[in-house]
Formats: sequence, C-alpha cells, structure tokens
Amino acid sequence: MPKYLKWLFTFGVVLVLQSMAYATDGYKLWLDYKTISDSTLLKEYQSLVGSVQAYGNSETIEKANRELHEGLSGLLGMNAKKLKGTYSIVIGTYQTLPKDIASQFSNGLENINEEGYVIKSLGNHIVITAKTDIGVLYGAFNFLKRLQTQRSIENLNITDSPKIDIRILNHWDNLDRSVERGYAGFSLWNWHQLPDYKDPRYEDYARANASIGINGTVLTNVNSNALVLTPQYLEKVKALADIFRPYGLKVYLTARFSAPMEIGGLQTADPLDANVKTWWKNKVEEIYTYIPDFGGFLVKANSEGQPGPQNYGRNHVDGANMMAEALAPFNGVVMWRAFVYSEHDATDRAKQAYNEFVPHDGQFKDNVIIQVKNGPIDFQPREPFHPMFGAMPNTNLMIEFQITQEYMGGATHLVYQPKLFEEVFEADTYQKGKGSTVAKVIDGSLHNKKITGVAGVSNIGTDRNWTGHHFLQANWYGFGRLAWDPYLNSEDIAKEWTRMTFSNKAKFVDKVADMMITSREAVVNYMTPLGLHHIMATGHHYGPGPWVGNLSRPEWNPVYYHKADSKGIGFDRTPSGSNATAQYAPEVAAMFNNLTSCPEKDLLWFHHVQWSYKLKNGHSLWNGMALKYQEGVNQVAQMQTTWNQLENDVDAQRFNEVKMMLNIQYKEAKWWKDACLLYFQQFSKMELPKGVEAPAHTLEYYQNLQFPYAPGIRPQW
Ligand code: BDP
Repeated sequence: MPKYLKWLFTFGVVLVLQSMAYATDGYKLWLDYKTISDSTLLKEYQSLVGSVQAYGNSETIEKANRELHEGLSGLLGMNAKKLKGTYSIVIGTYQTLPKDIASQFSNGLENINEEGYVIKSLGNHIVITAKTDIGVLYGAFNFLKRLQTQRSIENLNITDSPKIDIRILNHWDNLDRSVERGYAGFSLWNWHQLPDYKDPRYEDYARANASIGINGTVLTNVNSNALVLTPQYLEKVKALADIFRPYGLKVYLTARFSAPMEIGGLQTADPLDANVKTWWKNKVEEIYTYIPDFGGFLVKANSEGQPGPQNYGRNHVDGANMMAEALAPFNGVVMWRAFVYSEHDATDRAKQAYNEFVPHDGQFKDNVIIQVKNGPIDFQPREPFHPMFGAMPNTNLMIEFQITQEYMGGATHLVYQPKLFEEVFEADTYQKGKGSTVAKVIDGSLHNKKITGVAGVSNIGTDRNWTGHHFLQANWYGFGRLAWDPYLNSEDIAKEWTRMTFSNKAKFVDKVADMMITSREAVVNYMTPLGLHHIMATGHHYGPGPWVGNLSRPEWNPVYYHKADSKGIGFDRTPSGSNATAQYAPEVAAMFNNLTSCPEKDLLWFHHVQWSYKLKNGHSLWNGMALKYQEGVNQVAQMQTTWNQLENDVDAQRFNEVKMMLNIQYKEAKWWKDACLLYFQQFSKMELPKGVEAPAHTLEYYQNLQFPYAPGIRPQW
C-alpha cells in the first residue's frame, strides 16, 4: 500500500477510535445537539432547513433565536447561518411577525393559551409563533426536539399549550448550600458569591427548565430560614431572578411563618395581629421592588416543628389568607402545604392532612393554592393517591411530587419516576363519578379551578451531570413534561428523552425505555411490595429499617406502618381499623375496603392480612411477598444485562458510570430483600419459597449497619 494511503488509513482509524471514545459527562442534559449520525436523514434535513428569521427584540426572542442557531448548527453539522434549505424558520409573536404571515394565524392562535405555541408550515416558511415571547421559546425547543428525535419537519401544523399554570421545582436548598434530601452535590445557588458572581450554570439551569416548560422555581427549603427575606439575600435572589426571567422561570421563596419575629423584631407572628399583617404587607412590597415578577411564597406551617398559625391558636386559613392578602396586589400566590401531621394527634397519620384541611374548603382566598403530596404519607415508592384530591372542590389545589429520591435509594438507584407520576394522575378519585381522575383535579377541569399547579421536589445539585445519576435526568425531564400535560404517556416520554439524550437507534431506544419503565416497579418490589410503606432506616431513610420501633413519635417508626405480628402484616385502614378509607369517595372506599377488590399493589396499605392469605396468583401472602422481593432483585439484574448489551451504543463515560450505579443498585436491592425477609420471617415463621435466594447475612448483621454520613439528611435533625 502506498505510504500516503497507509497514513490516511491510520489517520482514519484514529478518528474513528476518537469518536468512539467521545465522552460526555452529562452536563448538556437532553440538549446535547450532536450531529445527526444517519447521513441520509442529515442530508434531508439540510435540504429542508433554511435560515432562521427572528422577529421581536425581547431577550426571550433572542434566546429562542440563539437556541435555534446552536441547535441547528449542532444537529445539522454546519453553521446554521449557512443553511440554505427550502424552509426558513420564522419566529416571533403574533404581534411581531410580518403582517402577511401573522394574518394567516388568527384561528390557530385562538386555540392556544398565553404560554402555548403554534408551529406551522406556510409556503417556504416554518413559522413558530405564540401570543407571548415565552410561547415562542417553548415552540423553538419543540421544533428542535423534532429534529433531535428525528421526526418529519414537513407539513407541520402543531398547536400545544400547557394544561397547568404553575409548573414548578421546589428546591429544598439551605442557605449554607446543603440540600435536604439532595443526592447530587450541593445547592446550585452560591449565596456567598451572589449577587456579583453569576455562575453560567444559573442560565444553563433556566434554559433546561424552559426546554421542558417548567416556569417556576422555589429557591429555598420548605424548612425555611427567614434570612432569605432580608435585603442582604433579596439582592441575591434578584440576581437569579434576572437571569431566569428571559426563560420564563419565575422565582418563589419559602416564607418562614415566624419571620416577623426573627427578622422583623415583632413579639408575635399571630396572623390576626395588625402589626404582623402590616409587616408581611411591607415585606412583600419590598420583595417586589427587587423582583417585579416575584411568584410568591411556599409555606410549610405547623408541620414537623415549623412555626405556623396554630402556635397562636389560629388555623391554616388564617395563616394562608394573611399572606395571600399581602401578595394579591402583585398577583403573587401562596402555595400552602398540606403536609401536616401532629404529635398530639393519635389518629392514623394518613388521615391527618385531610382532617385538617377539608373542613376549610371554600375559605381560602383566590390566590392560595393548597399543595398536597401525591400520597397521604410521604413520597413512598408506591402510595394510593391522596384523599384530598377532588375532596376540596372550592379550593385551589396543586400536587407535589418528590423528584429527588429520599425514599427510593437516593441518586444511586435508577428509578424512572414519570411512571409513578402517571399512575397518580390516572388514579380515579370518583369525586364527580367515574372518570374524575387526579389529572382532572390538578388541571382544574373537574372543579373549574382558576389557578392550577404541579410541584416537584428537585433532584438537582452541583454534580457535573446535575442529578447524580445520568438516568435521573429523565425524572427532571419527565416531571416537566407531565407538569405541562399530565395526560402524556410515561413510556413515550422515556423514549423521547432517550432519543434526545443518548441515541435514536430504534433497538436502543426500545431497550432503554423498557429498562426505565421496569425500574419503577422494581424499586417497589425490592423495597415495599404489596402496599408496604415507610420501612426505611431512620433519619436518612437510606436502606431498610423495618425493625425500628424506638423513635419518640409513633408515626416515625416503621413498625407503626407495617404492624407485622404472628398473625399477619399490614395497616388496617378499613372501618375495622383506622377507617382512613372513609376519606375517599364511596366507590373508592368500597374498592379499598374489600379484601378481594383492593388492588394487591395496595393490599398492606389498607389491610392487616394473614400470612397464609391466598393472593390472586395462588401463593400465600408470605410466599407472594418473598417472591416479590426476589422479583425486584431479578428486575435489577435484568436492567444490568440490558445495559451491558448496549455498551457499543453509548459513550464510554456514561456507559461505565451507569454500569457502576446499577451494580450498587443490585447490591442494595439484595440488601433490602434479605433484611426485610429475615425480619418479617420472625413473625411469619415460614420458610422462604423456592426461587427466593437465601439471605447473605443474619438479621443481626443488617440491624447493626450504621450510616451516620448518608447524604441528604436533614441538617437540623
Ligand atoms: C419528608 C422529609 C423531610 C421534609 C418533609 C417535608 O423527610 O426532610 O422536610 O418531608 O416535605 O419527606 O416537609
């Protein structure tokens, strides 16, 4: 072979090897606009996409324009300015578009709301338009997504609008940058350096949120610190708000109920006290001088030691309405959390939020939204839907999910949560007859609500890949998508994310999506099958702790929740027990009450069941439970096998990082199975059935494990 050919060959091999080893650390999330590798498709897109023409001169339009340039340059492998395809990409609001183009849209725009968008092929144009700038930006991201997921860009006629008003992340971030229940590093907000040093990551964060339609962020922990409401911090909050604004991301803060005393020098925080009211009015006015579009407050009151109106003999209505009055002139809202349970209340914890709030239906002001966790206890791997959904027809009510995995293995376990979110949205409350799904309560359509919202406790931190585990980016992504439209299918979302984040190869996409979908049931199986709940270790909630029974408050103890004894296991919430089922609509209550109609996935949530009880598959409860634990472990093993098969389709860095995480997950799934089965076996006194692997250690071994430095623990506990 001639020398120059040899040289060329070597050069070629080096190039190929280099591209194979191309590592990505996950920083770019689903917005890594890698050049389309299918050369036919690439040519086709290049022949279709022409120049980008942006109309309007707001910062948001500028961002949309820039996004399109960057996205198209990356995806199409050439400077977007040089694109000469058939269709120019025209962007602008209805008001700013050239008249001849705008005039063709009046009907289309009637079908979208303030944040919606239209993407339409018109002659030699693909027009992305909306009523507002932010709608245009959302449309630009959607258009790029079509290319990222390799869909057709011809004959487009897309209209899309968010179905929920407030689509918001709740950061449980403390001012010292620790993150309560955070597993992805420290808080993104560097309070010490703000407002002067503006980390470029703040903008990347806002941009990622905009790409999935998230339009709000609560910067601070619900266990709040009043200092954030002082001028020293408001300046810093303002700096963040200014960066987020062009991306349609509004800033909210947690408001500590006792702030008037702590930073205001008052003797009381009684919501009916005139000085207290004035203090909050002035404080709110002051906040709006810094942040004119400030979103409002999120409040955790009289819950887990947080101060609240009950400290002064007042109730939630008094507290929430007092803050709402201060915010109303500025169109701010109060998101008042329903996550309450009292140390003085001996009733089933699952009943307490409903008991405290439902009697007040209709008494909250219009700009108050009650924020309710998806289930009645606390973000368990599986819970039945919260009975408050649909039970307060005259009150604004929003849902709160926990994207961060406090109870699901932290950031080391691959758990695809949109599957969980979907299950909750699809649940039927029957509050207005069959079909009264949680989605309809939350999008406001069931009771004709004015303000609607979906909150997700963030899983984001300073880790280079944002979420600690590459696959947990999908939970941020999927949260945003479902907050935009709670009727979307979680598997479709998984596929969309996979295509944008990893690869468009059909086989790869199917396998990864399958693994993601399985992961949600897997975690339920290896931690809390058949309706078990809250049997995690104390404080950090890392690992199993079903034996814990010595904590001061009964409802902090796993034994309170599983109630295992020689007869059986489970929490009787039927009329013969706590009667929590009575909080649901009669149809739902009847379904849960009856042992045979109660879905087995919720069995031990609602019933104390004998060990020998026959499950639908013919197994005794004990055998069935043991087999479920084993199934969970096997599912993780299957996820490992799947992932290993995909090595050639993923860059080495992400492949290896995910592989190592899956190894941890497998080990911990076994740990959960072994520890829980050994512990419950003391009560059932039954052998493990065939097919269930013998535990690796003794029960004592598991009971003695200690993790004083497990991440995410509440600093003040
Ligand atoms: C629990 C967490 C705790 C939170 C609390 C809440 O363990 O850290 O403060 O929820 O949501 O799940 O307020």
